[in-house]
Amino acid sequence: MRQRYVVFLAVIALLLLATVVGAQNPTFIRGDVNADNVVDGVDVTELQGYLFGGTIACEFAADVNDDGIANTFDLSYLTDYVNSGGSEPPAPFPNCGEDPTSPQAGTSCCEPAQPVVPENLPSMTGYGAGVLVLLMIVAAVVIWRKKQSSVHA
Ligand SMILES: [Ca+2]
Ligand SMILES: [Ca+2]
Repeated sequence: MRQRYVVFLAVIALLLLATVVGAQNPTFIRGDVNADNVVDGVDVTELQGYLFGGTIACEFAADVNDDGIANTFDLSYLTDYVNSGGSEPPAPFPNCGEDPTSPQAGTSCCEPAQPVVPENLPSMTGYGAGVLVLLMIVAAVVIWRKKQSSVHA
């Protein structure tokens, strides 16, 4: 009974870890609707086309004023910023990043700048998570085998 409890806890821990590692909010630059990492007049033109039924490379970026919907107010905001020195769009801007106010699911439009890691050191994001999962599996198996041997002894 207790070994089932341990295995159950190990499975739950693995699922939680997989959720934390796997759940990432998409990254983008607000206003950069063509996803070329620059917010300029081309984005104004692309956003205008999008609002009239066209397509854009990055739909997250179209909500320029960060009110949760892409509409003509966003076009006005972006036009003012690009052409008249108006207010900058809210974060993520001007660098690539996640939406701090209303995270969503979807595909990222840009890659945030990564800290420089020396080539001979592994990145902890990939290796660290993998090693942690492996250690948890080994621990669960060791505990389970120990319980099995004590039951049969
Ligand atoms: Ca752009
Ligand atoms: Ca908006």
